[in-house]
Amino acid sequence: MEFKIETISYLNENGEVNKGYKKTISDELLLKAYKIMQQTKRIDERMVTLQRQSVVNFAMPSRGEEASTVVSAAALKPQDWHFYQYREQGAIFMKGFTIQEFCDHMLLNINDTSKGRQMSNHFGKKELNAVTVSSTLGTQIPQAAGCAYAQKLRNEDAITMCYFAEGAASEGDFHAGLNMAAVTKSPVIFYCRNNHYQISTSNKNQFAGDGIAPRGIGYGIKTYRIDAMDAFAIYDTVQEAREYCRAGNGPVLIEAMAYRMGPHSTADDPSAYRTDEEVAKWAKKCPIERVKKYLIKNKLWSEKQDSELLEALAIEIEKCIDIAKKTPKPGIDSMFNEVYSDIPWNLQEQYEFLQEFKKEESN
Ligand SMILES: Cc1ncc(C[n+]2csc(CCOP(=O)(O)OP(=O)(O)O)c2C)c(N)n1
Ligand SMILES: [Mg+2]
Repeated sequence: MEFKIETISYLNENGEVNKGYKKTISDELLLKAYKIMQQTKRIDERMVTLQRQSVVNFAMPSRGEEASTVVSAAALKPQDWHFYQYREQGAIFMKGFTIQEFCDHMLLNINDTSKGRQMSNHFGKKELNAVTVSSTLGTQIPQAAGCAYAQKLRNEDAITMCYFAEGAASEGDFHAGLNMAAVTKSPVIFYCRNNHYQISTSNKNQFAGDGIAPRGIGYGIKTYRIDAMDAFAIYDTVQEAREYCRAGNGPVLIEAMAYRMGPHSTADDPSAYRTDEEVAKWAKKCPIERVKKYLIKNKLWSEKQDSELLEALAIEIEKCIDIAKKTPKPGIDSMFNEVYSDIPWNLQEQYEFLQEFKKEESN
């Protein structure tokens, strides 16, 4: 039996919308999201360079997925919870994480919200309901289902947004999380960023069916597939999904189709497994360019304003990087405290060993 789910799309590569389409995102919010997409792109570029200079230990750029992350977050409310995979810096920026906070995190200094205990690119902030990234793929999916179930039991005016990507959907946690949320009718959006690659593996070697969306239907979950290089398709769908969840109808699965334009991480060279022609084909679909063209065509923005924005962003980001570089790194103590009320003997031993080692080094 052939089974295929269609892709929702409203805004084309020339910045024009389908006939009869009326956008629902306000001009003001669209402009804000556009600026944050440009900010995300610039920061990603800078973090890759800083990794090459040994200032940052690791970075995971999100080129190609800026609309997918930023605009999906723009359709949510501040009280909503976010769970991330790792490539969602755009979403946490939209939620209110500042450029300085991001730089402090990437450089793992004492102002890092995770106190330097995570790898770089594993951001999060308690006060924003933005849960810290875990490296282990898929762990956030059942956690998000549990968070949404708690929101339902407490009748909170909040939902849970669970970001993950198509590779993580091969983990058992994906199935456990979706099934639990479906059965408990919990208010969670499972937002699957399908960017066509799982490091060097491509979709054709990851799954045999029609992507991830049909799995939602299998679990009895309302499901959409969207063009995630189209800001309007993302915004309208996530907003509709939020209302559906909040009204007590249960979870939603959104498969957001985009493309990972850059490397998986700073430890990857994509030219080893894909062609320049393939990348060039996707580059024409750039999600940021589409919004820019729409804004200019509709006289909401100009080339002059655009150059001014890019210049201002570059200055602001360099300023934040500079501050982050000058901020000290956390001390050795921070590796051992705030986890156990009574430190176990084996950790105590390691702590003492490290202190001795440090003394010897400074002699
Ligand atoms: C359980 C587990 N297995 C393997 C890895 C190594 N790993 C990290 S990212 C990744 C690929 C994930 O691909 P996808 O979910 O599509 O996310 P994307 O990087 O494309 O955003 C793998 C295999 C891991 N972190 N955790
Ligand atoms: Mg992927």
